[in-house]
Amino acid sequence: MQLLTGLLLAATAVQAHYTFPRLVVNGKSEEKDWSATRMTKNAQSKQGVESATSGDIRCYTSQTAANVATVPAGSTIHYISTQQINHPGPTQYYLAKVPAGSSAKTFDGSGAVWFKIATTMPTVDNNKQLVWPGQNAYTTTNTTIPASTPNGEYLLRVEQIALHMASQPNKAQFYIACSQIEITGGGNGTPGPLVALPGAYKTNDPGILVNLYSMQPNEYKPPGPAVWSG
Ligand SMILES: [Cu+2]
Repeated sequence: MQLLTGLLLAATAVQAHYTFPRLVVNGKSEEKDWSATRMTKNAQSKQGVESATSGDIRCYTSQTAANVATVPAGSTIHYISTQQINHPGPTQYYLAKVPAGSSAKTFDGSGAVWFKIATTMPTVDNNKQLVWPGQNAYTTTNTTIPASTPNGEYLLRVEQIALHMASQPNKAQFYIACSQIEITGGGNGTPGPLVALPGAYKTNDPGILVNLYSMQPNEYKPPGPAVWSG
């Protein structure tokens, strides 16, 4: 019986982790995994990134993707998750414009190029636990590409930060994916503030090193820059 319980716990632990291999734009998914979304290093293991300052915090990429997804400005987007997103924590989206002379298929996302377009805040459930929008779903939360985002090629980055063990340093788990996209029908906004990844996050940021079990929902401070909403 103890062995059986151990096996069940082990299986649960594996299923508790996830990757985001398909971008969905206005309800239409990439036709297969990792076609415009860059394969991540945890494609098999499903383990999150635990160091907020490592190179993996940018895109966790193991290889670039073959395609570039067309994303009209104003689109609603989300990602399909391989497993249930069961851990509490915010979902954030960033964009990085591909510099002149580079391409979405090759740009590595280096430099102060990233701006945040969405984050999520918690509420309290019946058990007085903090819960986030989309928690326990099989897709990441929906967000809208700001209508005034300028046309061009971008990297789109999603992260869901699992905070259930984040009261210890380097125990938040970042679940990340980046997609190669081209924004069309956009506007003439000036996105910002622009940050570098790694760089924008510190190990002891209050949204990363945090005890969820001793705070009010409105006290949570998502890491990174302010949201640019267009
Ligand atoms: Cu986990």
